[in-house]
Amino acid sequence: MKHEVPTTRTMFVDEVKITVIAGGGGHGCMSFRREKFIPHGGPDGGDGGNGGNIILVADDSLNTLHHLAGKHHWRAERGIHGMGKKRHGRCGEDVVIPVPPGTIIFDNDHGILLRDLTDPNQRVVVAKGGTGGKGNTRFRTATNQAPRDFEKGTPGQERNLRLELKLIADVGLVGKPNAGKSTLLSRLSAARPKIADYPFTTLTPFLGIVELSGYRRYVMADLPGLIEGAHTGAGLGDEFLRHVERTRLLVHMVDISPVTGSALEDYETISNELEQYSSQLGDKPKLIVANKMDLTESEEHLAEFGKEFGAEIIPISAVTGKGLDTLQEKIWAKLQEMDRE
Ligand SMILES: Nc1nc2c(ncn2[C@@H]2O[C@H](COP(=O)(O)OP(=O)(O)OP(=O)(O)O)[C@@H](O)[C@H]2O)c(=O)[nH]1
Ligand SMILES: [Mg+2]
Repeated sequence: MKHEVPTTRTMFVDEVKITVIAGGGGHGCMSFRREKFIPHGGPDGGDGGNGGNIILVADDSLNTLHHLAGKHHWRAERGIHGMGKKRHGRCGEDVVIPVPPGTIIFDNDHGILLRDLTDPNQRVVVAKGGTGGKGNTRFRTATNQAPRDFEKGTPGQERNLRLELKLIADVGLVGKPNAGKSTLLSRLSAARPKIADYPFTTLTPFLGIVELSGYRRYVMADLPGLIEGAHTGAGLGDEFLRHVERTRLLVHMVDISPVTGSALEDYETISNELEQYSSQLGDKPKLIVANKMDLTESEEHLAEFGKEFGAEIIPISAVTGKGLDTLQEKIWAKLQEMDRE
């Protein structure tokens, strides 16, 4: 089956609905041996084959559900019917659908969670193929030498599924709209999110693979800007906060040159939103980044922010590239430190 290898430019699709229909079992066969000079041949009907299953497997090379968006029905092959001369029908082939790790599978008719595919190569049968029926050969007994009984195959399971992807990125970029999150991702990776000097430029999470020297790499997610009230649905925030939940490390970016208010106020607004959404989010390890250090008076703003804030702030300019190497190394060191814990 063809499935595209995602690039960092692939649009992020986080929910798809599909119908999966497993193959039915083949029918058992009713047949009697017919040979010259053997007037009363015994039963020789073979069994039907089992229907193919539909299987979802977590595939490491995928990071979106994009490839499923255009195809809603997935059918597996039915089992072949049994035949005379005791020939059994072949089983139907399974259909294997690759999904990115982090895909959560729901039965959409009953609203129940079926499985959470977290580990690469983890697989789950989402629709079981029907069982092939027995041929009449199997009904032969001492008292019934010529059975006309046989079984039909049972139908394959059919299900409406909803697949939801919580993106798995190592690092999630959070901050107010216009802080420069997309600019940073485009500097650090091959991803090309849209950048503009108006708020809410980024409407969906965007993934990029960041590569450092020595084959080191991690996945960074650029997330839509957050504003006050995001956790209750203001702006675009809350729909995407659930994606942030699965990132390991947050990079909280503040614009050090805000036209109104201060960097500290901005920082606190966003921190508060994360905490309100869930304590798990509030407690996530994070690095604080002050962006737009190329603008005038940014040094003064940084000093002020630092004085009031009292934790490490990493100054950068996503536009000029200043401080990006240091930021990269600090992100990497933090990820390593978390691995060791
Ligand atoms: N001077 C300066 N401008 C920057 C810097 N980084 C980003 N910008 C500008 O800030 C504006 C917003 O940048 P984006 O990267 O789109 O900001 P964002 O945080 O992704 O914004 P949303 O997607 O709306 O949340 C753009 O006009 C950028 O060119 C920087 O380091 N220095
Ligand atoms: Mg953006």
